[in-house]
Amino acid sequence: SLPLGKITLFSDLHPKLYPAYFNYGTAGFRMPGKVLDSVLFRVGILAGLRSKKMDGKTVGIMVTASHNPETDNGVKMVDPRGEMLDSSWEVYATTLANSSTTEMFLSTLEEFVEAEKIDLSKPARVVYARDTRPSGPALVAALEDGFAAIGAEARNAGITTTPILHYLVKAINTKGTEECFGDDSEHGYFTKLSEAFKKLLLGKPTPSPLVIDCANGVGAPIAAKLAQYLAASMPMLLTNTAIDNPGALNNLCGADYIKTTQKIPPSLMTVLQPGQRACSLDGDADRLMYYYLDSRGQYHMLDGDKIAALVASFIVELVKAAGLENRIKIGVVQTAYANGSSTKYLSTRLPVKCVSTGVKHLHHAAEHYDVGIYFEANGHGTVLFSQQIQNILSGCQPSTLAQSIAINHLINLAQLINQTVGDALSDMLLVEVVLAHRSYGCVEWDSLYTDLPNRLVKVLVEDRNIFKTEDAERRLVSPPGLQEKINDLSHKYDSGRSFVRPSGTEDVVRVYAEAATKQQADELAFRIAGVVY
Ligand code: NG1
Ligand code: ZN
Repeated sequence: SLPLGKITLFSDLHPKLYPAYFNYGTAGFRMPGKVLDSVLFRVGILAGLRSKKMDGKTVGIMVTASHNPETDNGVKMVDPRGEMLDSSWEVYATTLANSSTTEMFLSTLEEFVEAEKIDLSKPARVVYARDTRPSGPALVAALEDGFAAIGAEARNAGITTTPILHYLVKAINTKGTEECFGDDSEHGYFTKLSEAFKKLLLGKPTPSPLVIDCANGVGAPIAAKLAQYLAASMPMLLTNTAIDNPGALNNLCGADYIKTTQKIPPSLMTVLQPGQRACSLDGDADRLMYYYLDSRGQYHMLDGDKIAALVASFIVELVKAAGLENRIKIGVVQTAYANGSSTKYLSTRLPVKCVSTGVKHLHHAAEHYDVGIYFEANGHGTVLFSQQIQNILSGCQPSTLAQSIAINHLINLAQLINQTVGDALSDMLLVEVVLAHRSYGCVEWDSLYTDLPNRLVKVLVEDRNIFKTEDAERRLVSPPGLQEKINDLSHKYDSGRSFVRPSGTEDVVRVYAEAATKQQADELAFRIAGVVY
């Protein structure tokens, strides 16, 4: 049975002091850091139970609020395969976080153990990490009290990125098996990536220096370590590395700043040379955006859609060169936020599927292909190679040298890419590999297709729950009549497309619009916002 006495003792140290409603959403729990103490403690217990339920396999816990302001924080659980927490448990997490007293928490916990038939005699194993936020250490201490209360065997991975934590979870759980993901350490991660990168770049010219905006977050120390493993094979210029500077995290820099403002970080204005490649990570280094200044000093953004286009066309060609196009089913997964031009570009090369917003939907849809590529426009994405395809690749008997080279590239790509989750640093190396193979600079990459001008606006509404969508969030079914108004407005604009959906992470409704010109896209977005409000 549950160690009720011990849990009570610890729980009283972490009372729920705030009336706030906690919700385990697409990004886990995410709130101002100061209200999260009780939540972290309870997540510690829940993670232990999740491990018991999964027969003692290791569960991951990441303490981060990603691209959100420095004063926010959050916590997210990672399932033993290195993927997001199973949805049914998100509901339990929410219920447990909202129990107002220790007594209520305990009784909810008991009901839950009963309902899930959790065998409490099983071991509980967890691995956890945090980003560089100032509220991190206290929240980790609360989490550790949760582990102690449930008696979990806990491994502290320290200050690291979200994708490295996912890597560790999968590496720990596949240790000593046929599907061994790599050595279960940061060293193992860097070795796996850097070796694959060097093999893929063999015989290619060394890339010119890449400017990396680390968002003043955990990406800074991690990218610095990666640079040591890559040495001269990948020259990197790290900027925005001030992790101890109060208020600096994600402030006027980082991947989300790039995407939402469509501007260069002010700190890079004097650093970036025309034609030079630059990229931005977010606060936990799972999102990546590229950009550059053209010869006239004009700023251009290369977002997740452009990364998908670059990577997908490269992989399609490798599979053809390997003579495997009839054995490997490749596909791309996007959301409604993907630029219409990217969808058009990709659709002529491979199947493209649109799913609802949220990494979970993208990841699951990508798993239906042998090689599934997904990127959100905001720069979060990865490529999944099914185990079966990895076996086929390693057992292949190529009949020509060209086939053998292509197969080796595919094998090395599967090592280079962090298949558990979007990983800014792994994706950055992937982009660099494709650019080197194509002999592309930013300009050539950018010219794969021209983005349709677009505009995203937030609308504060009384109750966002009345907004219900279908067809991968591209159509509103409620409130009644609203979709017809949106259609009528969109039809008035050249290449007009727009949709409205409730945010899963903020208390707002989002309006997205694209059209042939920037002015039209802005106008369409604001006219639709007007009918939504
Ligand atoms: P919401 O708030 O549901 O739009 C945002 C992003 C998603 C995803 C999640 C999780 C946009 C428009 N939405 O979701 O792509 O990244 O946060 O972090 O960028
Ligand atoms: Zn992030």
